Amino acid sequence: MLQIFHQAQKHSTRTAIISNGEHYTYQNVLDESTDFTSVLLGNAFDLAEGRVAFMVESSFEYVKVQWAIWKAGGVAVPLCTTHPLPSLQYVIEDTGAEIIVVSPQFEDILRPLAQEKGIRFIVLGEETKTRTIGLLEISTERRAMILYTSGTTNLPKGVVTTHANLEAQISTLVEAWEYASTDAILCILPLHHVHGIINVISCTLWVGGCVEFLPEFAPQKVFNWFQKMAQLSVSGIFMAVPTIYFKLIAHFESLVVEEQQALSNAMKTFRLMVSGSAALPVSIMEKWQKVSGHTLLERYGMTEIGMALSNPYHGQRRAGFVGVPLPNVLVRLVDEQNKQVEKEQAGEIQVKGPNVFSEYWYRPQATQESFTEDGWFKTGDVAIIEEGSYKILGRSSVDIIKSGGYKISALEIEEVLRTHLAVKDCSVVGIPNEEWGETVAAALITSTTVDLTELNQWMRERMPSYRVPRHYKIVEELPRNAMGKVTKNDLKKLWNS
Ligand code: MLC
Ligand code: AMP
Repeated sequence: MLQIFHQAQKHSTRTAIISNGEHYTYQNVLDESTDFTSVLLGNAFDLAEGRVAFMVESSFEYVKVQWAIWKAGGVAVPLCTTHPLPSLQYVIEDTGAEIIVVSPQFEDILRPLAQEKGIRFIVLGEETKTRTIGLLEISTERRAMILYTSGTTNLPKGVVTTHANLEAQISTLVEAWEYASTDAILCILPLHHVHGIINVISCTLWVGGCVEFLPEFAPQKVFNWFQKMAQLSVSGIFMAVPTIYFKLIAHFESLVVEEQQALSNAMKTFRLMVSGSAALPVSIMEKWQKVSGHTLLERYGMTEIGMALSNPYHGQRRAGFVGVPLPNVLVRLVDEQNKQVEKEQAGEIQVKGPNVFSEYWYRPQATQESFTEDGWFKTGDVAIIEEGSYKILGRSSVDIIKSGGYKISALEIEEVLRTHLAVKDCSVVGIPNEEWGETVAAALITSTTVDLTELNQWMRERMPSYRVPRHYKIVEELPRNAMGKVTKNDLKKLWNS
């Protein structure tokens, strides 16, 4: 049996999940996921790494389906619940999903596609348990999950992790941040990325803690939850991206002093508050310290590796730094020849360890190119070590943008823009933004007059809203170097001026 289920059995009577006002014990999650395993299996004995794409809101049902896929020997492919159809279709087709599972509210979006492609389609609530099954023995070397991440290729790539990878990603954090069965955590992050899936849900469920779901982020609801935890004297933990802390601070500042005081007192009772997925501005860290009494623990991670670097749980957390390697994670900084850099020199972060993913789905060349000959994963992030702690300086590729904690490929947006009839050429960059980290900006050379509002709507129908440019400029030509390549750093100045 996979370790996560062994762990759950140890805490069978404890509350694992609070979702839509209902409480579920670990035994409930184990039993209901086993029932759903039999639905997934039908007459089969083992899904044998068949991909199961599932579009299920952040809830008990999400965990039930995820665990059932693993129990049935399948590969979990979580779909973003807010992506437009073309993005969903891309993931379903790229993974070659054999089954699609949806909550009823998403049925209309995906049923036509499933019918057209002949993919088995299961709507939650309509399924019937077919038979009683015994649990399969699943090797930890088997593929467990595929998450899509943007990179320096124009289309997102599927990052494949095995059960052994996931167990390593979970156990390093459990050890470093001392997750405990007495912990309660609020899940507000999307569940198609590692931050929400591993750090929030899986680590907490690994130790017998309680995950409460808030299907979408709303500052007042988060603050209400903080107060509820304080009233119940629960050991609260909270994890989010910097943009969420920015939005919480903005909301906090709009409250009257008495409310602020009550909230601050509640937050002080928390055990831990963490920030990650994008650089935490020192200004947000300092403001949050005033609001909550917490020095945020900043850590660094990536879809391909889970978490790699972390400020200490005990000890001083330094603003602007991401700390040191987590247990069992090897990290080095190298120059362009993959040679370790001298002390206090900047270099690319490379990572090795059981936490590192196994492959990009069906992209052997991209997989090979992302590792050195001696097996280090090349992150593309540049850092320096100062007084023993890593500081992220940026990324080696200007084409990767981080906005609201989401990784975005400038090239992917350019490809889509170029398919618009009026766009002759274009170039996309990320420009600094206090709230979002970066926002997407597009310079366009157009052949006819373009209504930018219409163009924006056209983009929204084709890609997730966070990838749609927030700023446009129509230009006569794009700045280029002697080789004819667009000089994106010059382009960024268009919006700075
Ligand atoms: C949304 N909006 C944006 C935007 N995203 N504007 C600028 N830039 C962006 N990136 C706009 C919308 O168009 C809308 O405006 C308004 O903001 C509200 O949209 P929303 O989608 O409802 O936003 P909200 O719910 O407030 O979402 C913000 C957020 C979300 C921060 C909660 O972006 C989020 O959950 N981010 C987390 C992503 C994450 O989990 N990343 C981890 C990846 S793993 P209008 O005008 O249309 O109404 C990883 C590894 C690691 O990175 O280390 O963890
Ligand atoms: P993703 O591919 O969505 O998993 O995003 C991973 C990327 O997020 C990393 O390669 C970094 O560029 C960025 N990232 C994650 N955590 C941090 C952090 N604490 N500071 C700066 N960048 C971060």
